[in-house]
Amino acid sequence: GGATPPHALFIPSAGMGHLMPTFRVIAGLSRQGIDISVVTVLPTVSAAETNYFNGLFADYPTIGRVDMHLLPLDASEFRNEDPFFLRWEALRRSVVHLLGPIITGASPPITAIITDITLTSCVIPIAKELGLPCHVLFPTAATMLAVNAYFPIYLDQLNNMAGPAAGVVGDVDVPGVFCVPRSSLPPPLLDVNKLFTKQFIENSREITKADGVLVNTFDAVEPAPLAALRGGRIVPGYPPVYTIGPLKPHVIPKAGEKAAQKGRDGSLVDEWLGQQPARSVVYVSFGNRSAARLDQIREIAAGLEASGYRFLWVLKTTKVDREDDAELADVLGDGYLERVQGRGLVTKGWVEQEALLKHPAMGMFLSHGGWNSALEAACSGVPLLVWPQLGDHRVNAMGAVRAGIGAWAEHWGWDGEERLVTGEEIAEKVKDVMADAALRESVAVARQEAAKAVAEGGTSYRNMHEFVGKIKK
Ligand code: BUP
Repeated sequence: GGATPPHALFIPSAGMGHLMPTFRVIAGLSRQGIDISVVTVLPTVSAAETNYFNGLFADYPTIGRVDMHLLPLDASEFRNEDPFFLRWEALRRSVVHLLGPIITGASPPITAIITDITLTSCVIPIAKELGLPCHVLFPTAATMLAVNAYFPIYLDQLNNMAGPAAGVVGDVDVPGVFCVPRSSLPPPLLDVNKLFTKQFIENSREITKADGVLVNTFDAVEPAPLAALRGGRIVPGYPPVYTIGPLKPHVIPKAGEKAAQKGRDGSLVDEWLGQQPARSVVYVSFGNRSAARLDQIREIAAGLEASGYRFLWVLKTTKVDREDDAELADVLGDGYLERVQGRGLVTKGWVEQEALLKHPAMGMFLSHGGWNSALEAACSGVPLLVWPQLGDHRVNAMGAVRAGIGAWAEHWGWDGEERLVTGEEIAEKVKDVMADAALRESVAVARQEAAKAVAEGGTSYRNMHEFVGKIKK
């Protein structure tokens, strides 16, 4: 140790799938006594994000909040972009101008930087210029990190090709991992002129200069991509990959505030779940930024009803939660809620998913395949049925199947882009997964491995220790 005490600056991104693991790492380091400041942009895209930012600072009062006022982004420059991608772009452009002064103006001085993956190519040059170590937090699967690492190399090869295939993205065979068919790549990657694709490629190129990459996963669940990344088989000299998952929840429950903290239906959900038999409930949620179309929602409703199982469904009708003012009864159609009453509970708004998944009544999770969700299910011994919606979900689904933590509804389309998935299909698959004893057994093994990874001496425990050691230097 030198004379300067450690002070880590976190630069989070947008979307709960990015914020959850970021906040969990922040809380973990704060509990270890490390001084932390967090670059904060309010208002956020969604209400859930604002609530979680405020909750973090309330629960951990020693964490410093550094407000960053976003520079205006002319949205008309971009057509039909996802609101979260637009925020990423706004953050990227703002960081380029505002991060330097934030760092140099900080007291006590910043000694380490941890950035979300989406801002990597903007943050690393600034950190390098100021002589500060910079780690990247990768908020999804190591399998996806392998795809992320390999994609620029793949593109370079593609651009050097002659003939009609030149420049056209096809199947991507990631060395040491698997071949990701074109149809399973994050859809925006297929068009290299997309905003997201440009961000993605710049970040994957720049990440090679990071001092390390933090990933919310554990070695036993994704051994192949981790071995390939660490062995330099994908990118020679790739930075160290610190698997530090499954990350522990960061929210500190407060007595008396239970219901408010859990959203408007929180206590109702708890009470209902408490009355259901062990492993009997199908939990249905497609994450914080996927919304199904009305006709697809009706098929999901029919499928859950026809499955005959009990279910808890967290329903969203818009990408951004603030805009979701639809009434459940209207969305689900006449008489539906009455017909499934007692057996099925449909709720709108935020739930405390990780706590719900730990409930003994949980039988399976029909999920979009966000990696945080996948790990939370695995750690609770709950099998997944992955119905990918967007982004990295298909790659995650491939990873989940390989890890033995879930099944993948491979022929169910991206939301809105393909045919509707019918109620009958949904009912059949739900029944298959609920009856799959082998899957339940392999999820139980993954759950034990997850517990071992974070226990003293486990892989994630040791990696976290090593990372903290670097930060403290
Ligand atoms: Br919705 C919801 N409660 O009601 P993923 C989500 N979460 O606690 P993402 C809740 O948010 P994409 C809710 O437990 C997980 O930690 C959930 O992250 C929590 O996917 C996190 O699962 C969501 O990685 O979608 O970000 O929702 O992958 O499309 O970004």
